[in-house]
Amino acid sequence: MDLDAVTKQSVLHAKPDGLILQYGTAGFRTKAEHLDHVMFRMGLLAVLRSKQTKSTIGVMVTASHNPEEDNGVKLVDPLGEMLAASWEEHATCLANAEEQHLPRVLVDISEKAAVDLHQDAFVVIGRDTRPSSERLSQSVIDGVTVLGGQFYDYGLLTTPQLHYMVFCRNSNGQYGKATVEGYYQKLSLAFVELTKQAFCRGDDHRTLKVDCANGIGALKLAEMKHYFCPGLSVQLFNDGTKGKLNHLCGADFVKSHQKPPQGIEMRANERCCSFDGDADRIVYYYHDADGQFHLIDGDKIATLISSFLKELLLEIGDGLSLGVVQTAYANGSSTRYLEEVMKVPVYCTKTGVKHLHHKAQEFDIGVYFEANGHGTVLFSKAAETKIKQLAKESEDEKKAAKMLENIIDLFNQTIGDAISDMLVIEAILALKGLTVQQWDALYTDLPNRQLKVKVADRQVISTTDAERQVVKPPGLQEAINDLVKKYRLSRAFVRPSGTEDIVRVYAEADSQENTDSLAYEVSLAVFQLAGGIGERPQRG
Ligand code: G16
Repeated sequence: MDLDAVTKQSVLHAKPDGLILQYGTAGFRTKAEHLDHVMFRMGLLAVLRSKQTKSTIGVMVTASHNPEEDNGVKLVDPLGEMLAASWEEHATCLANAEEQHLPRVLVDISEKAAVDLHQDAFVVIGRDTRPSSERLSQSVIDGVTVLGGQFYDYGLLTTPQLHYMVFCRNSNGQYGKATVEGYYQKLSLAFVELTKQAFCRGDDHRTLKVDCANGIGALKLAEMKHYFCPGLSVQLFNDGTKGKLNHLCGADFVKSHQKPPQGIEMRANERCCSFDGDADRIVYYYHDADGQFHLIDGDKIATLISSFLKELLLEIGDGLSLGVVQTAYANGSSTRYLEEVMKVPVYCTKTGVKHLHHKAQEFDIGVYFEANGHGTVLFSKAAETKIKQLAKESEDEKKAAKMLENIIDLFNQTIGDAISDMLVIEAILALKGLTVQQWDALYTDLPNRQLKVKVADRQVISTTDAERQVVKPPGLQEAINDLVKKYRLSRAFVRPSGTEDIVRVYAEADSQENTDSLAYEVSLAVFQLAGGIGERPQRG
């Protein structure tokens, strides 16, 4: 390691004095102007991780659902999954080291993680469409090259596309071809194969309106859409030609405000969906004939997918296990429906796909979705082998096994992927002949509300029990318990966000009015007991 060269280069990417950042729910995120040093250092870290794992590592420059002025960075591990927890700690140490300590911290990490410094390193880089992303990804490249790493810059990519590229490269192409074209071909081939029957039945032209959050999803979907046309025709809105990224549009806006995005023309009962800023989340929605808005979030997506998979598994009848993983944000009705009606085991983890992903790996088939629309389905190696073998064998099971085989290819098994999830959902709706209203009617969501509270230091709140209970500050959980008791079918929890400088509050109850009151009262308790700053929370 040429530490002198690192020191010299690092001066050009100097850390602002006193700035401390944490590797959060999905990497580092803050105002773009504070991230240059973090990007350079994540380039360094990616080289060390690549040497240690003897694999290609990914670096994605994005702040996903955050406002356009923010940016962020996350590292992608060899199998395309999120960076291992132990390396998140290294990332935080490296990002926060003062200039003069940088060489020592690099040596410490190399020693602790037993990095073979003679090993070659290869890093792939992707970025979203934020104005700051190109410059920041150049800082990542500076970090990679000063430690002698090789790199390939994919330029503009959705986050899930970068995860896909990493896994393709480390599986020597077995997972797919590590090109954008390879990604389009893999997904669209599976989609066309899977939906052949449905579209042959005469249900032959299906249109879907897609709000692309003025982000990267628009560019990639525009490139891809001719691959699955005429089976599915997508109409793009908020494609970045005029609006601001994630502003009044996108999956996060639609889910948290429970209203349609601006900039989309919706007619009654038309199926619409929204991606977020880096196209790893998706939610669906429609207006009914009375103009009422209906949101179909990640929970209902998980339910649709699980029930379809369960039917196919029953047909092939080979006892493969299916489990669903959610977080505390999952609507109580969805959990009840999955457990009591569908008889599927459901597990709850902390927020962040990295947590859900690991839990889902415990099943033959693990379905994981956050309520915000971030999720996918994982198939174990054994399940995949069995399904592929059945697809070749007896006629009866062949149809279901063949479908499962295509579904395996259609899901991005490295991470939640809005494009891949959209194609899976469209395929299931077409094959089952379901309208969006029929899908929505699977169960009725309990009214729910999410609010944000500003506090001086969100780390004063710590939680346990998959973030459903507050441990600190003292008195806050007791206050929440007392408030929850006032309402029927109620539940509330609070947790510090790992992507924004706020505390998130979630509440549900028997009516929207009660839910809104509960959410407001809990917000006030957070404001009072956890050091709220700025404007006090206001009632509805
Ligand atoms: C990221 C994570 C998600 C998480 C979301 C919000 O999403 O990947 O798993 O649900 O942040 O996290 P928090 O509540 O901690 O702010 P994205 O789409 O922004 O990458």
